[in-house]
Amino acid sequence: MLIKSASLIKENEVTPKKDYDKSRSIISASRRQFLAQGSALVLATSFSPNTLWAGNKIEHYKKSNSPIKNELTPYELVTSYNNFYEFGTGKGDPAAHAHRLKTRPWSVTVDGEVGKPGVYDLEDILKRQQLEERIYRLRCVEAWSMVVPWIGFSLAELIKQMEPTSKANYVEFTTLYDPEQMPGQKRRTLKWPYVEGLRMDEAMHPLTLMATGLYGEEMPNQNGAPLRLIVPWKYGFKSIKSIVKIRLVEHQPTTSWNESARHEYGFYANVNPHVSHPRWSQSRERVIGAPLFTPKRKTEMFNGYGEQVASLYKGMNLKRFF
Ligand SMILES: Nc1nc2c(c(=O)[nH]1)N[C@H]1C(S)=C(S)[C@@H](COP(=O)(O)O)O[C@H]1N2
Ligand SMILES: [Mo]
Repeated sequence: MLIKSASLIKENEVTPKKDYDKSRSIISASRRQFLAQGSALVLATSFSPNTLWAGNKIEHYKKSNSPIKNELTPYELVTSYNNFYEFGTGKGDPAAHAHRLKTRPWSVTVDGEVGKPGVYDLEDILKRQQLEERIYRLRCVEAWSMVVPWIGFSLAELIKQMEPTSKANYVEFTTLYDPEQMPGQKRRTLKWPYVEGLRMDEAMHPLTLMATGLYGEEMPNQNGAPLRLIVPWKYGFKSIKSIVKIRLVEHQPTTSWNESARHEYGFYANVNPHVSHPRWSQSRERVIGAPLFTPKRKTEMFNGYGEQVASLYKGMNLKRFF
């Protein structure tokens, strides 16, 4: 599957003309669609036009209509400062070790409360999806953030194709379990495989993305190839990587971080500057890649996406359901 956008393809990369045109049309058609949805996706964020650390790749994205385009984190940092405990707990471990992961062929099991259960080849899933590029801020619970141009498709579309039953209230996601490819799984840092979950309305929200790439390229392994979740108003740990199973379920599923430290990581994990982590404040975040001495950024409610998602939590006590 070619997902490179035209202007990022270097001259020395030989791409058959047919595939090249196909990839171009995927990106441009999806970008048009994304622009058409404009108002629904206008992101409520303030930003500093600080492009001091912008590299070459960032130039391309200045054309995007996202209000956070000027805050893009350089590709080199997005792909070298990672959390992916299956490859170790150090930020550099995923980039050093994730090349061991074989991401093709890749199958995704769909089951639970669905009309169309089965084991699907990822290529077959992708053929039916409209790929889009979306610039989202990823806010980690460790109080840092980065801004990434992701490529992916709406989880809502995939769920509709699965034909949810009336009992499908939640979605459960599971990462690959294979300690030979993922040596971090030989240690009990978490209970493996990594699992995550969303309430159905969160999963169906148009901002929720199944990502297959970033910066116009296929997803680097360290970022969760070949398929990972992105929920921009939630802490980064919700964005489970290297997904092999999607299950629709009636009851709220278990999630890895909640299971490992219940009082520290809730099921909802909505970015909330007013609810501290028991060991540190969530009111500010370190911007990865910002020049030395740049002050920390004020964390925004729902990571700046409140206009789009606050209604999902109307009437809920967000201190209790953190
Ligand atoms: N399977 C799996 N998914 C995971 C993690 C992990 O350890 N294993 N870490 C999470 C955390 S804590 C964060 S902040 C993001 C980091 O994504 P990035 O490395 O692409 O920035 O991935 C999330 N997804
Ligand atoms: Mo995180």
